[in-house]
Amino acid sequence: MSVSTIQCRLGANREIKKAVEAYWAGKNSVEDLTKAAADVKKENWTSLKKRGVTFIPSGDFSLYDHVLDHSEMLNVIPSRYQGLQLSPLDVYFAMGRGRQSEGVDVPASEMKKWFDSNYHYVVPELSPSTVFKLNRNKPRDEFNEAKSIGINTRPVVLGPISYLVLGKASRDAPSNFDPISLLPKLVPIYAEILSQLKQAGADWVQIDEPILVQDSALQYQTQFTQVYAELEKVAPKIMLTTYFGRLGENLTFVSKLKVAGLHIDVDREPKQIDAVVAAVKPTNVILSLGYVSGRAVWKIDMASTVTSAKKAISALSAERVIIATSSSLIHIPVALTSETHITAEQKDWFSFALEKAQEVAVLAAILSGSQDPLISSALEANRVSISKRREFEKNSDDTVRKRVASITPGMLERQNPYPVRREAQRKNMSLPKFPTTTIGSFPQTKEIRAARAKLTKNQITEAEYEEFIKKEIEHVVRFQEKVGLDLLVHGEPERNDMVQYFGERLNGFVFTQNGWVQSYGSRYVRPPIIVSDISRSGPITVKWSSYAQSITKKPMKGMLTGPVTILNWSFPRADVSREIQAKQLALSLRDEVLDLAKAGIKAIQVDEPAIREGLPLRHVDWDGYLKWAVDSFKLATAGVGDEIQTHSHFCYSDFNDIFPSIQRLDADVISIEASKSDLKLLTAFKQYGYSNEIGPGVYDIHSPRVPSEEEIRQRILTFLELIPENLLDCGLKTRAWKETEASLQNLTNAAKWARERN
Ligand code: THG
Ligand code: ZN
Repeated sequence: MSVSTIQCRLGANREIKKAVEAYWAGKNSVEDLTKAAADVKKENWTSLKKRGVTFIPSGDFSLYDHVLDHSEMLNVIPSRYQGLQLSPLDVYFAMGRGRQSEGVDVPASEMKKWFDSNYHYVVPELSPSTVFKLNRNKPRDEFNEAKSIGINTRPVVLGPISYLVLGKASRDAPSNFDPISLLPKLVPIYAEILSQLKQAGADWVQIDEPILVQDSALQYQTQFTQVYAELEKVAPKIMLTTYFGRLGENLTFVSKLKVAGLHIDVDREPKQIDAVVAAVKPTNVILSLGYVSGRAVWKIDMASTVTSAKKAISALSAERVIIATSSSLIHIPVALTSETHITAEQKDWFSFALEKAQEVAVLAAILSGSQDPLISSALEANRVSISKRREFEKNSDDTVRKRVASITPGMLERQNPYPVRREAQRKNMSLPKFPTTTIGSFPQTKEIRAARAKLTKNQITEAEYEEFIKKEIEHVVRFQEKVGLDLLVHGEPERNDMVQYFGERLNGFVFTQNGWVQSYGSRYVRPPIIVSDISRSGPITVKWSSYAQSITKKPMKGMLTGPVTILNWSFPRADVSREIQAKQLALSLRDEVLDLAKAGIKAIQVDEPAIREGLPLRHVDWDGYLKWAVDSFKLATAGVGDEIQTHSHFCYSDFNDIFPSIQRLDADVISIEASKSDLKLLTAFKQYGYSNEIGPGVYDIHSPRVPSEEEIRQRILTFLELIPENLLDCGLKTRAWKETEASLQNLTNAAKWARERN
């Protein structure tokens, strides 16, 4: 019996974040950075080995993003990053985050959500003139790096078909260009990578083809068959790896591919196991069963897993079964041992990446019939933990359950349709033409983080902290008045994160001290964990919003995170459906929205940036999800009178396919990030005849780059052809004040220009 974890690349204390940010700040040399990376890799490899993992991954390490690593490796470097006199490492970072320095001014590449996770990857830009070439064999180099410290690893590469499908046509590509057409040019480079791996002594290689869990993969079945037949000739044994979903009808062709092994996600789709076992039975394929979740933080139920795995083993034989994690472990925190504040009772329910690796090893030992007393006591300890958790899960908050059960259709609707509300809102709040606003958060400065840290450590009092936050709010308000924004925000200095903040203030959540998960590049989040029924003990944001309104004559927008986004960016409980959890959240937020309105706040933004990424990976599952997701948003927002203007915001969304649902949200204003993604999006709004208001984002906040006034003017002109007037941008939390000031000044100047021109 062998065991594997499929990817585990982060340091337990965000070492890579720190090293990379220090490098960007000029405080770390390339050597320092390389050393920090080597230390983390070594630590991961040795700790997996120590825990008894047989197939230890290599090549999955990344300084920024693994898809970007592939683009660099395959020479998919858009021309705007070439000829800048930068080192290869700086070109790599410029592609990830843009660069504005010493005469260099390039925007970042587009990022997209990695399947249905909260991780963002850097989108490869492809065109007929793309010239693939092997810039460096990263998996081979890391395989050798591990080998040099005595660790034999199984290198990981993202498969060529998923790589192309995850990419997009670059701007200079003809309109009928499909990235998949580049496959014949790409496969020889993959053959080179894989044969070099074989020469270096790798027995196995893990090739990820996550698109195999999506409907679209069916159209590429010929390509899959040809490509893997070709690669198999030169590569080490291939473990074709899928995750986050089910193979479904793709299983028919996947089970016939020329590969030595197949990995499936049993955690997410336990039902697929019988069909997969039956399909591979007549072949020699080794089946890697991803039981141990790479997406959830709950301990695995070992007894039931053993029962299930034994069935597979009796059908295939022990030699043909591998016990594994379901997916990469980058989506969960690294180590439970670093948690000091979670109670012992709660800690006993969870398992983070390193503990998951241990679970995999223990499961495999049990299945191999190990007589080691340590193994049997681990199994027994697991049985006790699981039964205690089941006992805890029997608790319920009856008030909350009853409230969810008695939701009526009327609670989901505003009093009147939008045209009536618009008039009520115009009377309630006067805004000019081309009103400008921001999406909410202002830069989280070092001082803000320091004040929060001091409060946590009791080095300042609650009252001192509040004084500090009030000063920050005042600063943000005065700043917005000065640059001439119209609908103001308070800047959210009191919030660490838009989801964690609410999680920490609602009943039913547990939160970690150090449970960081990479979101993009060097940015991390600490998702809260839902453990029981959710309720609100009292107002959460009202104090700050009403303070902010009290110090300005301009209207102040209340800022909340929507129920679907809180759910999607938290770790959900497993004993109750996601729908119920979303509705419990929605009811808590509904009370908050009503409290804000009562306190005199006239516009309330309820953000749902995660609604799109939460879409199930299979089309047949979409309607069910969209129904409860949209209902939850409406439940949260529809309680207020016509005169209150509700806003919502979406990031990087490609909504064409969920347009009717966006419309059904019935938010008075929705703002979208349109500055980077194509204008395709806005075209869709026009085409579908969106009736409420839209605010197109004109400034990309994920890059430190400042857009010029001229650039913004040009965007306004394009937008105007498509939609009515409204301008804004995305959250500014990660930006520095200097960039923010310059960008927003350019924004309001451009709006002024548009008003005068009109
Ligand atoms: N919160 C959560 N998930 C998200 C976002 C968010 N996913 C999508 C998008 N927004 C990702 N964006 C960010 C932006 C900023 C940060 C993380 C994700 C960030 N993190 C700090 C860091 O890494 O330094 C840590 C935060 C802190 O100090 O508390 O700035 O907004 N849940
Ligand atoms: Zn956004």
